Amino acid sequence: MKNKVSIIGAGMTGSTSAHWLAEREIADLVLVDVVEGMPQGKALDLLEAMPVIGKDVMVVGSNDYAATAGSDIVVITAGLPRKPGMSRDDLLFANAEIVKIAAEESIKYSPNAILMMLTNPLDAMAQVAMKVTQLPALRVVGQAGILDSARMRAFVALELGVSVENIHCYVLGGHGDEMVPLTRASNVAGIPLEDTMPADRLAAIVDRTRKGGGEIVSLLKTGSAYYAPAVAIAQMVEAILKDKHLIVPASAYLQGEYGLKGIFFGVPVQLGRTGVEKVIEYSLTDTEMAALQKSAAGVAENITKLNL
Ligand code: TXD
Repeated sequence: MKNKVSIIGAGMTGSTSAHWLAEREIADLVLVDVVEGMPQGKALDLLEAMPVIGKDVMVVGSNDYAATAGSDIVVITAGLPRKPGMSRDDLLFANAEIVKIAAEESIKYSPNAILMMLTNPLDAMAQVAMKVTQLPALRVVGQAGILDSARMRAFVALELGVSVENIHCYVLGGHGDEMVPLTRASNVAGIPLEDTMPADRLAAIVDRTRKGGGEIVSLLKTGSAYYAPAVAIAQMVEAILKDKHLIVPASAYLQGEYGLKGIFFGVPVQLGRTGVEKVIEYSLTDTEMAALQKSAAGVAENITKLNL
């Protein structure tokens, strides 16, 4: 039987996630949005691309959650994106309302689905979704860390002139400007990242990584990044559907790991068919731990504002 993945919110990240997923031919796809005709139009366009790339993927668009019934994974991208000058946290209340409905309706039709969150502010929205659906923690996961780490990898590749495939970077923490690029755990073909370039160049890369989302928002002016966030979603969906036990940085519900309890936060997780199989704990230095705590305080503030 074929896998089914539904994407709620058929805007830039939603439709681009469908695109990357269709190319992988790992699931039939459903796009849902509140805008009439738009998910139907995008789904039909994508379906009509399948003969050219030789992939047998069914793509359906709808304004009705009934179309999502029986999904293995529901990806939630519904919500407002940032405008120039806005922080991710400025989206908090409006997006919490949207995510609440999206999560409830999705689980009503797919009670066994894994929820994958993308809507910002990411960590808080994952918590909203878990709360309203009462799903176990392992079935709710948020995408941010693959994207933030990919940005850092891209910047290191540009700096060193080395293939992106050789570069391994790990960005942890909340998906905000206080995220924590773990330079000590990052490497270039096994060589510690810190040994590959002068400290000031590395500091500049860390800073650009932290502000990577804002850099794109200020260039685009009418929305936020979508190619890289969407391909990160595709990687996570594939890891789950193929039961790969893939370790990636992602937003997971912490229950004491890293000294944090009761919040979604960006940490290395192992993804498999049941969802978040485990949270991996690095042993961190005091400085790294302090940076994580600072980032966690920002996430906790949003949780308090939402009364979660
Ligand atoms: O790494 C990450 N986590 C992120 C998060 C990376 C990129 C984008 N990130 C956030 O995802 C962004 O800040 C937004 O909160 C969401 C969606 O971003 P996107 O760029 O896809 O925004 P769009 O293009 O505006 O698409 C959002 C769609 C749009 O078509 C709306 O009509 C739809 O969401 N929408 C809804 N769909 C279903 N149900 C409801 N209630 C609804 N409300 C809006």
